[in-house]
Amino acid sequence: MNTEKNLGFATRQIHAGKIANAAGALCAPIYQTSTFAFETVEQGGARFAGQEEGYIYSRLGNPSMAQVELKLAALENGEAALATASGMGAISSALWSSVEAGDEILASDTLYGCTFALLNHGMTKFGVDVKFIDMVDVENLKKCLSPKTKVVYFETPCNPTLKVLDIQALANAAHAYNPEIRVIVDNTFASPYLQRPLELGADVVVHSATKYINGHGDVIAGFVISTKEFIDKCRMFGLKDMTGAVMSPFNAFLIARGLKTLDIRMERHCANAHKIAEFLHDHPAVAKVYYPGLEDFEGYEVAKKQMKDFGGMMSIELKADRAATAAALNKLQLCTIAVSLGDAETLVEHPASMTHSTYTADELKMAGISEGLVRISVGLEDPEDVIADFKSVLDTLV
Ligand code: LCS
Repeated sequence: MNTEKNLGFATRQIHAGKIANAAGALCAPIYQTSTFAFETVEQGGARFAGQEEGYIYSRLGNPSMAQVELKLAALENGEAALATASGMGAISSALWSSVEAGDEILASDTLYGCTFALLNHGMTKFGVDVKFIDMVDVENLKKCLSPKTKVVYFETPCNPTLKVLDIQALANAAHAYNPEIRVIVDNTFASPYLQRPLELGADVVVHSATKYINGHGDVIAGFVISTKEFIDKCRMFGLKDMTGAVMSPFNAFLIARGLKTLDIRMERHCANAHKIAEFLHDHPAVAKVYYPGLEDFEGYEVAKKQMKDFGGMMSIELKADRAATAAALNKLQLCTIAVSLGDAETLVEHPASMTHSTYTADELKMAGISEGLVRISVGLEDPEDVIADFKSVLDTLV
């Protein structure tokens, strides 16, 4: 079962990608193997030559990864997907499959810190030009497109400022200029339950599956979802030869398990985040709440148009200075000070010194990431308990 479009999202997250197994196990076995036996030398040769279907070696494919690849393709409404060892493995495999020296990437000015580093410090070393631009205004993208542009790359909502970008408008603008431009969207913050960029005109979706897709804080993993043609290229070049960032069969099993509840988890993350955002918005110690679900947030209208709900991520700025903010957050009892996101536990982190420490002070400014910004990944706890935890520390600041 793959992309049967008439099945609902919940049905697909549970049933898509089922691969028959000899014992009839309900949950697919973990194919913990590095290699696969050929019946004959000729068969091995035919598989390498692409003349016969079948597994060869787990860097090129494995049934455990195949089942979650089929699931992600079905959930993002893409033709095919590639499982990778991390979100960075997905992003780097997709980018190395898209550009060569002399090409140009137009990237959003606000990205996860290591994506920013890969683009700014990595790709540029190999002769790829990268320009970071504000894509809130589509005209800005239009002005920057050039014959050298091969990729338009962005996250929405962005990590960590939750800036919302109009996927359809940006994809249309890029493709109107040149249909060959590959529009790559990092859909990590939304998950395919809340937002499906391919349906809005993007060419490629990448994910850190470490986050909502797995959902339980116990895996590092990623996915690329696109056409079969591009996924084949990512698999047989980007992943096989360039990054080697192969997902492990055990992590594929955990992801298949986590995915069964993606919709239910996302609904609770969103409901909890909404309550917490409203509480923070009204608290006198808070200067600003960055949450797409608040009507006074600048990305609200676009988020409402392209997302099913507003997600579980938010950031805040307190009126206190950085030291007083840190001292207050250190007193949180229930919420955990940690990077990563999309877990059952509410996680609180400081982007300028943690997830976005790859940015210089000027680059942080360009991305609108202030020194005092605090990011919150709202978990699945009772929201009243999370609010009480924040209240107890924020009240000390007023
Ligand atoms: N894309 C986004 C939007 C991310 O937030 C992350 C990781 C990645 C890609 C990379 O995925 P990974 O290789 O870690 O699976 N974001 C993190 C964060 O905000 N805190 O810790 C990691």
